[in-house]
Amino acid sequence: MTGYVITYFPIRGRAEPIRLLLGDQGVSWKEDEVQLADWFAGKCDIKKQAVFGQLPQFKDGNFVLYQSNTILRYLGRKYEIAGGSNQESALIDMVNDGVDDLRLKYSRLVIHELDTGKEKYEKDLPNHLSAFERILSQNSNGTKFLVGDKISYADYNLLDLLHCHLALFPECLSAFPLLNAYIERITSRPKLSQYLKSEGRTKRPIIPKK
Ligand code: GSN
Repeated sequence: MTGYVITYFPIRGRAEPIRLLLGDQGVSWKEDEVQLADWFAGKCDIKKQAVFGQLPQFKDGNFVLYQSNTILRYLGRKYEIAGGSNQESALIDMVNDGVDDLRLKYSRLVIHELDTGKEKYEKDLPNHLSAFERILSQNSNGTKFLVGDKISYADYNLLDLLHCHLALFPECLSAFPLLNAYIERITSRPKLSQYLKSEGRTKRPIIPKK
């Protein structure tokens, strides 16, 4: 039993790649849910404690971390899924930064611009997704992971972001056979597929329901 605790809102959001990583690595964790209404009413002490005033927070025993990508890299190193050499680690970091760039655009769309920006976003989306299709094609012809022969923390981050986009744009991967096969391959990993079917996963919306 690990002493992991994820403190976050009752959504997938930025905690979900961390949950995908933990689920796939077969380790358990606890969830400490913070209600958005309490958070925005200033009722949560954790907002004052949080280094940048935001969640998720991740605890490994007494060790406390913020920033979702930092948490992914911490767990990546811990479970040896952060690259086998300095160069491989740098490539994983690079791809993960690319995932984060697209996540920021996606977050802006769903939080602020869904009524006005969806059409333009959908038109631009292939340009962003094609970068990941190309990255896959350059690693064992797209039959493996983003980098190297082994899953890395960046794969969980990309998988989550692809799920987010598919929920909003169900056809967005139709021109990307390698990304489609990649999702299929990763989500059929036994422990991950078990997590994806779990109540903890299915009960949480991607973003808060309006
Ligand atoms: O990756 C990270 O953990 C940070 N760079 C961003 C964290 C963040 O944006 N947290 C949001 C919820 S997730 N989504 O949009 C957050 O805590 N919002 C509440 C607030 O008061 O800012």
